[in-house]
Amino acid sequence: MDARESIVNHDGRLIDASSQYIHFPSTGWWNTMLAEDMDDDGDMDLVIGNTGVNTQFKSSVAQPLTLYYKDFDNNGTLDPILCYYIKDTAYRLLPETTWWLRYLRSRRNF
Ligand SMILES: [Ca+2]
Ligand SMILES: [Ca+2]
Repeated sequence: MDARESIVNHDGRLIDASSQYIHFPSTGWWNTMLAEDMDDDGDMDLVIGNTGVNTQFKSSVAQPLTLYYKDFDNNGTLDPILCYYIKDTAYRLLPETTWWLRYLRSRRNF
């Protein structure tokens, strides 16, 4: 996931302020941001966090983390499937097996 865009509300209009705020390699699994004037100089300071490297998920261009999503069981909500690599094999991580089991059961009935 990239944090290549920083959109700012400027007098009610959303503008792309990416070049103003992002001056670093921005690839990562960005998941949190705090905007606050921490040094009391009148401008907003951003603290941005990502998942980092202390996780079971490793990715690269050749072996990316991939998220597939669809309403597989037709219950009106999206069912995400995250796929990741261990060595050269892709595996899927099922966030909850319940919907997957419901889906398999529904397929078996056809
Ligand atoms: Ca500041
Ligand atoms: Ca669903």
